[in-house]
Amino acid sequence: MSNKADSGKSYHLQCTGVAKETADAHNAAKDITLFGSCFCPFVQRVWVALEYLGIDYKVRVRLYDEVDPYKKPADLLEVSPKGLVPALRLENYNPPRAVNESTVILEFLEDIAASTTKRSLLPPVTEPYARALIHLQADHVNRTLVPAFYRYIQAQDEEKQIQGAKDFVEAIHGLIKLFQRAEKEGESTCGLWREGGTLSLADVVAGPWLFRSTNVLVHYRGFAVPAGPQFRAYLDRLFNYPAFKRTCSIEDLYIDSYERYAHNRPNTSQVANAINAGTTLP
Ligand SMILES: N[C@@H](CCC(=O)N[C@@H](CS)C(=O)NCC(=O)O)C(=O)O
Repeated sequence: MSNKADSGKSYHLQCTGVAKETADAHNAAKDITLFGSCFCPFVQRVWVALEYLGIDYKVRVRLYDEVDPYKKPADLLEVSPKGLVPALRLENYNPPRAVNESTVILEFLEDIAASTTKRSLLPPVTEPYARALIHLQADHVNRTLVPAFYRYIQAQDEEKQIQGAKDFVEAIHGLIKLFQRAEKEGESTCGLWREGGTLSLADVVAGPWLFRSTNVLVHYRGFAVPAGPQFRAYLDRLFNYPAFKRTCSIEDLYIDSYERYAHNRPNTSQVANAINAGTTLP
């Protein structure tokens, strides 16, 4: 258990490291603009998918164009009714149209890729069962693993932190079980759990929180990342997968940006408020 004093750090406003290089290479106007914040895991999902699917885009995560979802600028509210990132603005319509909500954006991008780049985060439609197995994994991540991450990082007293760690580890084990089931039942090479596999929708929806568990949770909660060799090899493949790696900033950006969650500062975010209120995430 590791509890650091609150040093009052705020979230970063510009990506760093490899993510910055990727952002600089996607600075020119395109049909799709990703409204983003550098620390946001929901944004990272969409960014990874854009990279993997090979769809042209412009991303706004640099100091001069980053979207601060806590300040809710007017152009963000136009594309995302709750003022949450990520959102896509579709510039080839007049007036521009928009899509928000990370999981919906991922489906939208899959559909675009199906008729353009022909890349996919899912097995082919001719393999409905293999696709369902990936959807089951992603569903588990959305309903169990993501809320467990926030409950753990926001827990302040020791008892709650111990419970938070247990629940988060259990959520990881639940995901591993679903990966093993797909490995046993399916022929599909979609998914990084299998050595030699390709990036799947489940890898994309889970990756940003798994990544933050290895830096943010380790730093603030002394989290012991499950040590099984298969899981470690999976994390290694995921974090080093080019489309994922290209969206990662240097780790201190995440550690600084999550200090407000680790101390459960009042009004940290809509997600944090929902966790505190025990309601569903926005
Ligand atoms: N359900 C949304 C959640 C997005 C979300 O909560 N984004 C955070 C940043 S990580 C945000 O925009 N927060 C602004 C706020 O809390 O007002 C999605 O999947 O896109």
